[in-house]
Amino acid sequence: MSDAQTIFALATAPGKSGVAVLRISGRHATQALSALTALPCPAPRRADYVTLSHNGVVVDRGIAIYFKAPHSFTGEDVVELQVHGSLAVIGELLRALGTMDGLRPAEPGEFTRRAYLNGKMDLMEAEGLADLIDAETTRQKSQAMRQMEGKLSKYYNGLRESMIENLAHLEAYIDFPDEEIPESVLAQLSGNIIDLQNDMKKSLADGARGERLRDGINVVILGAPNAGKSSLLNVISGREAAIVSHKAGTTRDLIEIHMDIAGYPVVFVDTAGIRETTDDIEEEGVRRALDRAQKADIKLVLFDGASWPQRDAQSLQLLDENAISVITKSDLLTTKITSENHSISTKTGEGVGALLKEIERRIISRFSSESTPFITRNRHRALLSEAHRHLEKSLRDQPLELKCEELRLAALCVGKITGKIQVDDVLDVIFSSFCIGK
Ligand SMILES: Nc1nc2c(ncn2[C@@H]2O[C@H](COP(=O)(O)OP(=O)(O)O)[C@@H](O)[C@H]2O)c(=O)[nH]1
Ligand SMILES: [Mg+2]
Repeated sequence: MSDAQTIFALATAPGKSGVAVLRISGRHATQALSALTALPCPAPRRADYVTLSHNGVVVDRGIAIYFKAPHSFTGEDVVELQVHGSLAVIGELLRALGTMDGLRPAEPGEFTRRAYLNGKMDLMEAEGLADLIDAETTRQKSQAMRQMEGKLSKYYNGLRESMIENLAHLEAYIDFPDEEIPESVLAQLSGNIIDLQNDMKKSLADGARGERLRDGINVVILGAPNAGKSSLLNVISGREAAIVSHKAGTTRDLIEIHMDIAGYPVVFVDTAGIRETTDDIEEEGVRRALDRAQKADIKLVLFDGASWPQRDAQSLQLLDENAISVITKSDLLTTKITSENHSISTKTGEGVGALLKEIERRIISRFSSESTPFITRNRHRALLSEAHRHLEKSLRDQPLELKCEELRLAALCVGKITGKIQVDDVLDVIFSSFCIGK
């Protein structure tokens, strides 16, 4: 990377703040600092109080720290400037850096991308870092940290090494075509591969806990128009996120709010009331509601308490083991409800706390586990399943070369997960999801 241009960016969040940190990475980083201070670059890893000037005008006074390559975040020479978090100061500094030879503003995630390319971290660890920055709840955070610290990479590296070991054993026989492979060797190899497969199967059958923890657990509120769905969403969120109206068909699109329940990120989704309609837009809303219902981790199926004990047939069809049946408007109830149903009133607040407790109980029983998942993104799941399929094929009765090829492909898939194998096509996707300055 030594020929690459030197990049710079604001590393802290844009806007007014007490202190802002600017980062410069690349071989011109020390020169850039010297140009701003008119002094030689300070010794590495020392905080120096400096005056930063441009064109003879003082821009700010602050702290400069130099991290000498390769002992830096990116593995390149890095300079960090801690300055006053003033829009004017930051603007002037960025402009000054932009005028210097060999320097340009960083793209989103470019610092981390360089860290990856310079072997400072693998791809999973980089993804873990992105997840840590995005983490909003404690459980999201600990999953991200675990990934960032290489605990998941270790698992995948272990899998890949076993595949390569078995491959090497088999390949040894290709080189000596005159020798028959002893049955015992083949049986041993098949046994190893089956063990590997079982291990991978266990990881794949994790109930998508890692992905849910990263992206949020979906709780979808469903029911007929006017059942009280939007009112419930608003009570849960504590604000008027959705429009509440006695006019049926008011909610037409999906409305999401994000909550932290027992450290889990939960997305509550309000939907359009389910009914037959001739209105195009409402019909699309109903289609989206049903589509989202299928992807829900938990469905709250609401029945209008004003018409209890009658319940509408379309909503009844949505009841399954992922659903909680909720009778709304309990303040209007005239007949007692049966115990298998929750009853709530968004007017009086009755039953809402108990409903949230039930949601929490279900989330904990489904998503908490002794074992922490190894898959946190769809990317990992797809590659791990593909590797599993190649192992399956490698077990077939077929020429040795073909067996070896399947094992090689399996190892390649796993290598792509951690980025051991260069995966140029996915780098843009992964790093562009970072913010600028990371
Ligand atoms: N009495 C009573 N009325 C409610 C309650 N919850 C909602 N409503 C009313 O029922 C109507 C429909 O509510 P809304 O939340 O828009 O239902 P949605 O169509 O399912 O989203 C509105 O007029 C609300 O004020 C409740 O707990 N008690
Ligand atoms: Mg509504």
